[in-house]
Formats: sequence, structure tokens, C-alpha cells
Amino acid sequence: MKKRIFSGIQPSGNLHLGNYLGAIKNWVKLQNEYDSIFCIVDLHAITIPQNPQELSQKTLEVAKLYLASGIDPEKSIVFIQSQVQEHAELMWLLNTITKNGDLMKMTQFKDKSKVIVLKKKLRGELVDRKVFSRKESLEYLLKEYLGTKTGLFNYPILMAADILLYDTNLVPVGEDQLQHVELTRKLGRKFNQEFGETFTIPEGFTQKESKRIMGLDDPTNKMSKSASSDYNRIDLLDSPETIERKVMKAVTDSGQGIEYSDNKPALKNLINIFSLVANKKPEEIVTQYENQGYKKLKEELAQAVVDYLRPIQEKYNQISDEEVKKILSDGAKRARKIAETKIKEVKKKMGMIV
Ligand code: AQP
Repeated sequence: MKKRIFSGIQPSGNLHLGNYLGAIKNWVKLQNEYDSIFCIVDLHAITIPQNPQELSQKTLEVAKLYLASGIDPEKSIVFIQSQVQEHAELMWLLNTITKNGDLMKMTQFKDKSKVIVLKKKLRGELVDRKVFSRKESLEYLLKEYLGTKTGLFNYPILMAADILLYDTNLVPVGEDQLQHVELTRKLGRKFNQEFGETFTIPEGFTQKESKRIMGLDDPTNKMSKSASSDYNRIDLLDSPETIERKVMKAVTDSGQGIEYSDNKPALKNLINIFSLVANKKPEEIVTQYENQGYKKLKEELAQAVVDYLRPIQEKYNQISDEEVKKILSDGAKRARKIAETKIKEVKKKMGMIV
């Protein structure tokens, strides 16, 4: 029997080059070797407030982008998370074996709930506007913390449910999601110990070169759908003019020399992207532009990205809403078949009458 992969993306904004290079590109390759399941994780997306109309539209957009990128519904199951109720059901069951302390450690939660910023304030490190006294800081931290939604806190349990439900062997994701895969492994092992062998314990999978594409406006943070500035990312559906504008505006490091080094994180990120879209080694890019300066490198990088995304955009424009809805509905049926069997096994083991 083939081993299985599962992965998903939230329809929480415009898909960008980081999502493509860090995740989708690997899925397209892996679907030839693995029994593959790819999900549009709308239940995860609503852990951050979403406009309902936009959420529906983005859900179809993400599905079309999967197909346009080369996910083949003949080979892979493609579906919407909320159309298979067993995801939410298993999440509830896993809730009962998850420790709050483990969820507290999750970097994504700390980032999105702004706990990191608050902790810095607590240490008096954020001195630009106001240095908070220890008492003030604690009160502020507590207030902000109590206002954070439970969905955001429980996000990783839902992700564990997604993965464990299908006896997944491999989870191809970007580096930021590896910590969640670790927690999934922990919960799977815990359940197996307490209730008997039930779940396959999955492995995370990243590709070294593309596991973390950084923001164009801030090379210390990853490119992200929810970044406040559009100049943070290149969206997969950006026009050539927009791509050019974003690349030309990308921050660069001081000095004019073209080098691939941690001392020049902004340039390193641009060279990384260039090497991935042009299928060249970073050293080749350095040699090619060494004596030509940033401007030339950026102009040609922009063109390389435009050429790279063109076939995906052309294919995307040919897929109708009806076509993608049909594929998603078939996908949900196929996913449900697997999920129903698994959830029955889980409930039975926990003592429920099924
Ligand atoms: N910058 C990135 N570099 C490499 N991989 C990335 N991924 C995300 N950003 C990068 C990978 O893309 C997949 C989809 O991620 P997600 O939608 O589940 O949420 P995320 O990881 O939080 O990605 P975003 O784009 O930053 O979305 P928002 O802003 O909505 O949270 C995952 O495999 C992820 O690792």
C-alpha cells in the first residue's frame, strides 16, 4: 500500500510565493508517490475574524490555485475541511487529552495572540512609546490574553485532528508548521498509549531551500498572508506590473556587494527566491550579478517571477467555479469515507456507543 500525505492551506487571504514554494510545489511532486489528501482548511481560517463573503470566495480561489499549480484530482483528494464534519468531531475528542501547557508553547499562538509583543513589554523592552511598570504590564498582558479567542489557542488540536484522521505518514509543510506537526505526533502517541494502537504517527516534511521564504519588506519574518503590508509578499495572482513594483520596493541590506550570507538577510532572501524560480543554485545567481548591483538583480528577479507564475495564472483563469465545486464535492465524499471509519474506531476505543 502507498504511504499517505496530508496537508492544507487556510483561505485566509491571498496565496503567496511562500505558500507555493514552501508547500504546494512539494505536494505536486509528492502526489505521484503518495496517496495524497489536500484540504482547504476553512475552519482554521476562522480562528482570525473573516468576512464571510470573502471567505467563500477565497476558499474557491485556493482550490483553483491547487489545481492550477498541478494538483491532479484524479491522483489526489482535494476538499474543504468544513465539509467533512469528522475533523471538528475528532478535534473535540483530542481536546480531552491535550494539555494547556503544550498549546501555550506554540509559536504561532504566541505570534497571533501578540503574546510575544506583550512579553517584551513586560520586560520593559518596548521603550519606543512607553515603558510599562511591572504591575501595569501584568494587568495589560492579562487583559489582552483573556481577550484572545479560544479557537486560536486550540488551532493546533484541529490540525492534529486533520492529520490523524487519515492515518497520515507524511505532512509536507513550511517550517513554521513543524511545531504543530510535533504536537500532532505527541497527541497521536498519547492516544495510542491510553486507548490502544489507533493512529499512525506522522512525520513532518520540509524542503531545505524553500522551507521559509521571508517577507520582502522584512527579512526577519516569514512572508505571510496576514502581514499588514501588501509589499510583504508576492501573491500567486499578482499582475506582472505588481510583481515588478513589489520586487523593486523590496528592502535590501546596506552596501552594494552581491553576496549570499546571513549578514545580508534581505539579499539572501531575494537570491533564494531567484534560485528557486530560475532553478539555479544561489552561487550561480551571485556570480551572475556580482558586478551588476541590486537594481539589475531585482529587475531580472521580477521578470523571472513573472515567467514562473504565468502558467499557473493562465491555468487558474481557465477553471470555472462550477468545475472546482464539483471537484471539491467529489473530494469531500472520498475523504468522508476514510474519516467516518476512523472516527468510529476512535469513539469505540473511548467507550462511546457507535
Ligand atoms: N513564508 C513561507 N515560506 C515557506 N512556507 C510557508 N508557508 C506559509 N508561509 C510560508 C506554508 O504554507 C502552508 C500554508 O500555510 P497556512 O495557510 O496554513 O498558514 P500559515 O503557515 O500561517 O501561512 P501564512 O501564509 O502566513 O498565513 P496566515 O498569515 O493566514 O497565517 C503551510 O505549510 C506553511 O508552512
